[in-house]
Amino acid sequence: MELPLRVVLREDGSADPELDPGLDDEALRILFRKMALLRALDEKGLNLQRAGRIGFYIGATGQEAAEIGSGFALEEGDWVFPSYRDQGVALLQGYPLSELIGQLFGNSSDVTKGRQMPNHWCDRAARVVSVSSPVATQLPQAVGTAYAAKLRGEKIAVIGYFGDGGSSTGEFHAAMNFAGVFRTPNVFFCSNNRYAISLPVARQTAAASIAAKAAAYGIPGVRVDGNDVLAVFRVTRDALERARAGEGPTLIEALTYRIGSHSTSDDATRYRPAEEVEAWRGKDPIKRFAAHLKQRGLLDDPEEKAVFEEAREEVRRTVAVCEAAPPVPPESLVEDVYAEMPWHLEEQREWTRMPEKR
Ligand SMILES: Cc1ncc(C[n+]2csc(CCOP(=O)(O)OP(=O)(O)O)c2C)c(N)n1
Repeated sequence: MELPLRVVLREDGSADPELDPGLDDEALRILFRKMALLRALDEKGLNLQRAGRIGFYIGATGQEAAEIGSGFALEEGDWVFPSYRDQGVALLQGYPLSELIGQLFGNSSDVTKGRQMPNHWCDRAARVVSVSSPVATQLPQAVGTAYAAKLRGEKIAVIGYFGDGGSSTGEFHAAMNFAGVFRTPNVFFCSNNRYAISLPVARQTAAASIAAKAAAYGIPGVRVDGNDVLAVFRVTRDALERARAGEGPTLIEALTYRIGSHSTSDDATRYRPAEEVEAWRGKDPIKRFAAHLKQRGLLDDPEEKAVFEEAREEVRRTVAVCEAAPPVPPESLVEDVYAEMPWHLEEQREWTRMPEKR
């Protein structure tokens, strides 16, 4: 069973009028600026790691349309259960760039005080739940949150992000099954970037698509061109609206490609042919959207360049501030565990203040 692929942006840069979500000019400009910011963050993140200034980074280059298109569809009150590659969604939820970058340094500019590995962000105010490293564990958590919202009569939606690899886990099954039976207000957003580290998607599943799996749970499955920011926005907005209206969950599969390595600890040249990567570079979601904006008279070449320069400058400025922050004090190790500190942690806190004990 093959589901149709939803596409808005055509090869020539025009938009299919039937599916065009009808965003106004300002919204289109915001989408473009956020995609450029995400690309600039990736360039810097990679360079910082290579220069030994941060320990680790996971990029989303090539996946900007899936990230920004879906994140832009979220509304006040919605919750996000992200994977480690969803910094773009976090930014759109209002997660400040300074917190994202501070978290990479893990010093006192990091609101999570260096206690998570880099790229494992969270921010209660932005309703972005802490990234869990074990693949797809965020999905049952997203379902639990959505079920709670349903029981309380809150008209919100909860979106859970994961990759093609995540669709092979028990957590995916448990989440989809529970969500289907209890009609929870969830959107399951799978960024199918064709690889789970080195494992290609053809070795991941024998199903016709990941979206096709939705049928087994009695929920709608949608396949969307993940390099088409307007199509991603459209299908995510529709799915979130269904969820908020009490009509139940949706599984979205966004077909995209991971241009970079899995993370800075990986070398994708060892398992991917260069021609494949080059072919996908030619399908760059940012260039595709830029062509559309140019056709609509909302962007020209100098402005495009300026948007990227501004994005790089914003990232550079924020890195300078975050990197200059002092380390987290050693006594922080034992803080925030109990409302009242027990004696043994009190004792350990004292030790952190004695250089000879360190
Ligand atoms: C339960 C579990 N098994 C293995 C890993 C190691 N691991 C980290 S990321 C990853 C690949 C996940 O691929 P996918 O879900 O497609 O997401 P992508 O990284 O492509 O965005 C694996 C196997 C893990 N973190 N958790």
